[in-house]
Amino acid sequence: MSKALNAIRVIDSHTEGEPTRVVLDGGPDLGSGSLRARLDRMAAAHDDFRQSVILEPRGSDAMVGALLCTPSYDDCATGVIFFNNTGYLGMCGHGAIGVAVTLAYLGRVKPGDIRIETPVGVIGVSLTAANEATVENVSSYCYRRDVVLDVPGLGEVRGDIAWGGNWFFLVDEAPCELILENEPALTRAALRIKRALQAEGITGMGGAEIDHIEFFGPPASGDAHSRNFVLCPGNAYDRSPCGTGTSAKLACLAERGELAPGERWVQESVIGSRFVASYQRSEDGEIVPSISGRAYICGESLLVRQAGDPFASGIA
Ligand code: PYC
Repeated sequence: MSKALNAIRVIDSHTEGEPTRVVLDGGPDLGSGSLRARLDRMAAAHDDFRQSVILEPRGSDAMVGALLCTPSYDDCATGVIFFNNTGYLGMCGHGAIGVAVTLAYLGRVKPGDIRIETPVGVIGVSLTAANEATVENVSSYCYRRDVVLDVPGLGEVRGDIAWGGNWFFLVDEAPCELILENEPALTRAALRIKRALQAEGITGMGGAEIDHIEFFGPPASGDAHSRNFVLCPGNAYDRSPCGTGTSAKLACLAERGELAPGERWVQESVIGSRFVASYQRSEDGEIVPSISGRAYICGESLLVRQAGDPFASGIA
C-alpha cells in the first residue's frame, strides 16, 4: 500500500447551506508578511494545494476553503486565506462565519468578539452562540450605478457594480423566478452577463474583474426583504445569501437612500436560508456592513494524497 502523502486536517461546516472547509494543518509554508503577499505566494507556488483540498474527488465546486494562517496583527485570533474551485477570494462572509464557528467548536475561541485578518482587511466577528456569528465586514461601496449592458440572449440588463469584499454586478430584474428549479437558467443568464462585462471591458475599481453576479427578486417569506441568487467565480451558485454579496447590496441601498444606518435587511438565498444584515457609517462616511448567520459543523477529516494518485491535485 502506498504511503499517505501530505495528510491535511480539515473541518467542514456549512453556513446557511454553503460549505466551508477550514484547513487546520498540512498546508504549505507561506512565510510571513501581509496576507495579500501570502495569498500571492500560495497562488504562484502552491496552487496544487488549493486544488487538492477543494476540487473533486476531495472537495466540490460549491465549497470554499479557508486556510488558517498566523495573523500579522497581534489582536487577530487568526488570519485566513479563502479559496474556491477556480482561485482565491478576497473575503468570504459565509466562510468567516464558518471559521468562527469552527474555532469555537475546537475550543480555540469563546463566545464574544474576535478579529480575523483576511487578504482585503481585518474583519470583526461576534460569536453570539455556538452556531451563530455576526461578521463586521470590510468597508463596502457602490462603485457605479445603473450600468446598462447589451447581453446576447438576454437583451438590455441594468445593474450596479459594488464592492463587498469581492466585486459584484447586482441586477434587480432577475431573468426568472429565484427558485432552485431555475438554477440552470439563472446560472446561464449570470454567465452571459459576466461574459458581456468582460467583452465591454467593464470592471470594478482599478480594473478588477467583476467575478460575482447577483440577481434579486421578491422574498418567499413575509419577514425578509429580498431573495438573491449569486453566481460565484467558479460558476457554482451560493447556497447562502452570500455575505460579501449582501454587503455589496447594503452599499447600493445606502447609496440610493433606501436603507438607513442600523436598519435591518433580511436577505434570503435561493434555497431560502437567510442572513440578517445592517450597516453603520464609519467616521469617514464609509459603509461598514454587519452580516449575521448560522453555521454547523458537518465533518472532521484527514485528507490524504497517496503517492501515484493521478488526481492528487484534483480534477481540474
Ligand atoms: O459569503 O461572501 C460570501 C461568499 C462569497 C463566495 C461564496 N460565499
